[in-house]
Amino acid sequence: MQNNNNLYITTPIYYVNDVAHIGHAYTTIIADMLARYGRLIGKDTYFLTGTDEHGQKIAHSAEARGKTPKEYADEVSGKFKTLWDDFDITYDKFIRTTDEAHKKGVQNAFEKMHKKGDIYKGSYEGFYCVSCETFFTQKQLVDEEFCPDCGKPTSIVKEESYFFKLSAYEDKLLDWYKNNPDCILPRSKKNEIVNFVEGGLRDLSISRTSFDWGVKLPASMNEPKHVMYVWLDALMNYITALGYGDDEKDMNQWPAGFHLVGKDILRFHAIYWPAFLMSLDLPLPTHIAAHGWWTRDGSKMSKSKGNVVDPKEIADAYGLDAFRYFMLREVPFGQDGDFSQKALVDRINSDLGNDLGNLLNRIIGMSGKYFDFKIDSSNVEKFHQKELDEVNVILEGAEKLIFNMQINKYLEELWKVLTIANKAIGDYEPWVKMKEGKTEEAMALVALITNIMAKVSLLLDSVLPEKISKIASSLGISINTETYIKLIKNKELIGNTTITKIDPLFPRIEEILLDTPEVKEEKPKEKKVEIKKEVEDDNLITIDQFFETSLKIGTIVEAEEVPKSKKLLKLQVDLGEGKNRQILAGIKEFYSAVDLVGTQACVVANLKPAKLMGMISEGMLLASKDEDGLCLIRPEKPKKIGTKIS
Ligand code: ME8
Repeated sequence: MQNNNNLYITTPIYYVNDVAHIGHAYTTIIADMLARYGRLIGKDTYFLTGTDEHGQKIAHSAEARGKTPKEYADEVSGKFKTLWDDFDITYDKFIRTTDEAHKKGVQNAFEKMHKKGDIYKGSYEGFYCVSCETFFTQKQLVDEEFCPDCGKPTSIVKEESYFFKLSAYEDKLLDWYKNNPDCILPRSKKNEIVNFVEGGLRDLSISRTSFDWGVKLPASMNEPKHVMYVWLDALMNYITALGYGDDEKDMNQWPAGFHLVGKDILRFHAIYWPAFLMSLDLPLPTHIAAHGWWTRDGSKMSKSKGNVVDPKEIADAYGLDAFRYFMLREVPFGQDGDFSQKALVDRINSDLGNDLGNLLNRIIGMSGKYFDFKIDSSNVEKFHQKELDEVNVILEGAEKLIFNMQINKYLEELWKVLTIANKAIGDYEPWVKMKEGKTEEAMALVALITNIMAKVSLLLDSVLPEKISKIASSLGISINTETYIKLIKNKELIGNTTITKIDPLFPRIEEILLDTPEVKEEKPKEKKVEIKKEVEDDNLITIDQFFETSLKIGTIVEAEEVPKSKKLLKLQVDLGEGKNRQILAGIKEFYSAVDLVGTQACVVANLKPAKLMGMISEGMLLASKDEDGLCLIRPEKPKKIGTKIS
């Protein structure tokens, strides 16, 4: 039986073909934060993570290392688990897709969907990207060969296959999106999914015969050559972890409250997964929340570039809590972020050291100096009702932000509360009050800031668990549901308490030299843009959203054909930046390289660099294409290089 007080939170199950980097840590930390918060507020919380161990990609990686897939999966899965344990990630279950119970559950699900008439046998002919474990049509490929998602070459697949009738679920999916405005978060991402589904869904190939590292089809199908498509196998983990198709004792946790995923895998979660669940007659998840992408030096992290940020190294160097805080605070959920140590150090010294740590030091200092560490809250309301009201209003609104996945905003709100406390000390000058003999007023002020610190600590515990447990013991409070109800829900005060002196929690730090080389040039500060208020009509954008795209006039100074490519020209474009940009443009059929040199074009200048045919492309030219062909969009008269287009 489903229980309304449930909160079931999942991370993706990570592929075991690589070690964890900060991107994986990011998703897991968000999920851990939600789970800790859920437990604090009294939700019956279940938190799942794990590893995805089947498929061609894993089989290839294992082979390259001279190991069996299972040996290799054991090794890498173990590393993920150890990392999460080192990070004190409070998962309730770590699932592996090689677990027997999982395999049994997936087979049962397959059988059920087959019996329902949603699975049929056919043959598949198309393109497959092993790296993304995704099927594509030729039209979807870049230059008829490369994966549109990761840019790697695809391979042609032609084999007998079972299909899932995804097309039959088109209307039901569209209804679901329409009737559940927050089923995909942030809402802006939902549009992409709706457009995709409205464009028509093709049935999904869900079995493979050309390799065998996967879950076998159920014995009743009598198809020993087929293994399941890895995404069918993987998505099912969210229910097999609860015992689906086996010992269903935890199925009362279903449906998931939050499936946390990166934007790279939103389609699988927002289209395939709900369709599978509909086929299984199971309720659909409440939210599928897709976050943005972490890059390093503006480009994708990869071992070959040597720019992978190791989360353990960062946490060891700067502290786990500081790392958690940085990841959650720095980038609005759903937006991309570029990792920089400088930004991390700034956050530690400013937000954590100055605003939070220093406030505790002041509580310790003033309570010790004036009141022998004793705090009495009985006159706080008499002298500081205004500050208390302000604090309570902010804290009351904060919870909603968490469950809307506006976590950075949530933290901003808590920091507003810390500012109220820090400001009150300057405004009321307790040291003057003490000199004037107004002890009662001085005590009320110190008690006010102690109470504010206690309230904020409760709400920050899910983000900074280690440091908050120290603050809580210094303040003499317990972080638990009972205190949460008392101080946050019922807006009460802590009463009397005794402060214990502790060492500064966030001493000032400098950047630490890590193994992963740091970006040397001064980079623009990471986006600190507030999440834009959703407009009523999801298809309209605000002027601010338009200006997130930087459009500039550029002059094409060099152009050459890309060998072996039917479509690409390699251009060097001057945007007045001192260094030309290399842009790969799919315009070869319409322009000759020599004609382009010296002409101007409109360039999208803040596009994330992408790799096409092994070459970096650092921008995009605006063009328009109809049945008469393609033409570049250019300024009517020559304009100064680098001129902004608005
Ligand atoms: O996709 N920035 O596994 P995966 C932000 N097995 N997040 C990142 C990231 C980055 N640079 N890199 C990875 C799979 N992630 C499947 C999932 S679920 C049923 C199956 C995070 O190991 C992010 O959450 O490739 C992304 O969605 C996930 O890792 C992909 O992990």
